[in-house]
Amino acid sequence: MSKTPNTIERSMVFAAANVAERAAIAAYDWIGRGDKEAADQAAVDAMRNALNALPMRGRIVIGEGERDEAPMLYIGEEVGNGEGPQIDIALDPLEGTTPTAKGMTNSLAVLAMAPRGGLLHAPDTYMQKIAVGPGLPQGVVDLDTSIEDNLNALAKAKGVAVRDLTVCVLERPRHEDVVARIRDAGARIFFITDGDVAGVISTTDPHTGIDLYVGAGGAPEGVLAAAALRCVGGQMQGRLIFRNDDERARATRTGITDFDRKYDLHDLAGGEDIVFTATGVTSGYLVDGVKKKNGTAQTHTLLLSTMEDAWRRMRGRFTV
Ligand code: VTB
Repeated sequence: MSKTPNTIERSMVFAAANVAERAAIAAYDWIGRGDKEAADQAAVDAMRNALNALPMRGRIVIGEGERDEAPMLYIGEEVGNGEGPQIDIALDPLEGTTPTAKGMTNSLAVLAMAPRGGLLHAPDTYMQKIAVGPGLPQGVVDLDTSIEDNLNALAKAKGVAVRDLTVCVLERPRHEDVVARIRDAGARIFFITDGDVAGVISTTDPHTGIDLYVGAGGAPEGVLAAAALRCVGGQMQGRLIFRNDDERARATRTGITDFDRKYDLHDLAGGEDIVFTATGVTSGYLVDGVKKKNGTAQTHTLLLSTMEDAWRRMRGRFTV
């Protein structure tokens, strides 16, 4: 029996970037046109075509939804040309359909890859998340600690006052309580309207000025963000949130038995090798968006992998 490869070839790192670039270019045509379904569909089609050209036996573990609700890039769909390593893929062809349709910032085409079994099969539910960047004591913040204590511990570890900390939070009514408590504690809040993959990653990039990410967002997005943090360092914890029996059934179908489990970074993205790539559709604080002019499309991509100790930002120019 052949040994299952548990590594990803270097060439696959750049191939992954190309997949996200193609999706972003396709979504560009729908920026600001008020049709988020069409924008998503364009990105899905382009991402699927690019994936199917790759030399791998790929399997979608985080995708557009379950088979009966997503005709393409559904969870469990096999992608790739059917030859080569067995790779699990988490993707969001358009993370931020609303900002794309509204011509707002921070929408991305996102993809992560790991050898088979290296990414959590997260159900399409919410996940409570907390994340900080690299270089901090392990366990400095914790999902089960109060926000006040987390802010104090983080400030101490960074050698600053709580009022010097900035927390990124998805702007939603469900976060009113935590927002009030962060404000009472004296820290700043950097609200995002969508896109918590970028929100979590922003804690790892000193240029953003963001120290902490907290709040509930999509569980699939949690796995994608964890894949990025595995590459650049940082800490993250997540816990699934279930609002009804349908969501619990979704979790059961993905193989989850412990509904209260607190996942750490390696539980979310445990693969020995991980690749994470995000191409900007509209410009944001992580990457610039697509620019299309005179038959060329320019892209800006963040490309990370556990095999390299670097943030790679790439500009692409494509004839379209
Ligand atoms: C987040 C964010 C996404 O959904 O996960 C959020 O990353 C959570 O869902 O960009 P709600 O919008 O229901 O709060 C998005 O905003 C859209 O998928």
